[in-house]
Amino acid sequence: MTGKLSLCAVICAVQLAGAASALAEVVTLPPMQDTTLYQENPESRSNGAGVYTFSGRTLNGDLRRALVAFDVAAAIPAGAVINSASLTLHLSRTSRAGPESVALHRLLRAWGEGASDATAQEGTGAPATPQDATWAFSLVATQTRWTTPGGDYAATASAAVTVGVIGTYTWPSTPELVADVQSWVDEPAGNFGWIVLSDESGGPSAKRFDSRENTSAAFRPALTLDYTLAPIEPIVVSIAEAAGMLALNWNPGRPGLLYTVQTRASLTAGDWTPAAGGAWPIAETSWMDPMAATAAVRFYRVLASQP
Ligand SMILES: [Ca+2]
Repeated sequence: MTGKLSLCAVICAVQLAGAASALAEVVTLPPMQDTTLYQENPESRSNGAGVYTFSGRTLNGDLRRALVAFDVAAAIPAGAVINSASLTLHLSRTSRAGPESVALHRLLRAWGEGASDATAQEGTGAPATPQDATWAFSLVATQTRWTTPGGDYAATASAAVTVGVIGTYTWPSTPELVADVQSWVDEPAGNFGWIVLSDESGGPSAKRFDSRENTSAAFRPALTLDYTLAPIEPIVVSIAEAAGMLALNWNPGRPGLLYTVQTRASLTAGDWTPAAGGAWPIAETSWMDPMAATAAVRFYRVLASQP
């Protein structure tokens, strides 16, 4: 029997099932959290559960800054390459402020979204709850302070657009937005989202946007991502005899793949069929062929698929 097994050959042909793998995918994500920081009440006001967020300077001269974050890693497979990223917000109130540039900056510290829920137009926020962020605290519960009051964020804006009349605005993809999202795919622990800054240099510039809690689903923030799945790394298959069976082992490709072992009787001809005795596809990277001992000559390949 050993002689028969030694005649077996393994083909390291690994391919992704389905041509769609080579195409870019597009997904639109809802925020996982959003809130507003209120400058004039740095330790005590927030609006984690409100239906609006704010950015810019109010008529009273106080600043507002909105925070918004998306669970990118839950939606994008590890190893994926981000091709474009654009953020859409709905402006629902502008007060007396005219068109203003509104910029997105990558946040550098984790922050909270609590149960504070401002009433009416929500312009002054509500009493902060333990899980909220405020102008002074990234998280009220632990009294964790921002290094810089008003939020810790990258000095360079990732994107900016001019926001004027009430309506829906999209921050088009920029290399910086793509880099932000790519970093969150590659290192989810560093994903704190963006801070939304209106012009803070002069007079009133405050803008009110709809939050993820807004009753109109179409007005909630949305992050649209175009991405390409990472190519599969070459998978080397090894083969060994063990207890009269053939043990196949292969290195995994990118995370999350499933595998199917296929066989046929000829190296060059015939249809590949799933190996008998397996419950395909499997997430494991090894398999013992119980049929190997009864086969004269058999050729194997491992087919990888993206679930
Ligand atoms: Ca919120």
